[in-house]
Amino acid sequence: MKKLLTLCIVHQHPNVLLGMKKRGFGAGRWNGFGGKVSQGETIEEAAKREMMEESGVELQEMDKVGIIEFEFSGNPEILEVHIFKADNFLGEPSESEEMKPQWFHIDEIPFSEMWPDDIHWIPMFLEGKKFKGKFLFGEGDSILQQELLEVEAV
Ligand code: 8OG
Repeated sequence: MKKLLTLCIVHQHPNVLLGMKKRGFGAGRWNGFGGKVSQGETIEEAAKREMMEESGVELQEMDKVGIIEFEFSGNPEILEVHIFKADNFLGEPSESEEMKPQWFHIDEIPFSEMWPDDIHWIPMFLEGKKFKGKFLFGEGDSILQQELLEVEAV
């Protein structure tokens, strides 16, 4: 059973736009913006919709830079997260019910308050690489297995 999700990080060098997730899955962590792809929409449409719902900004151009599958031990569901990078948007980031946006300098990304896999792939993201990966989580925040490869195209 696979679920498709999106995740978008705006990178305006030397800063990235993250949001503090206020509720639901991943609450209390900083992350990019995104969520589940709905029936009848493309992954790109979902990425733009979620960005608007959660941060109030409109994405125009973006690049798909990665796909990572997440599994949680004992749970048959696979989360397939499509990761996008944007360098521009329309509007001003504003707090929503789900996310509180904040810019971070790339040297001050708060990895200790993020999903534990992020420290592995965000450096590739920042270097402009494309990647595919898989992470299996165990109890707590432990990573039981991981695979992460740079690819030519996603
Ligand atoms: O709709 P919902 O807010 O539950 O979507 C979850 C969001 O979290 C979605 O943008 C995908 C993203 N996400 C995961 N797992 C991980 C992860 O391990 N790291 C990061 N950075 N984001 C993740 O679902």
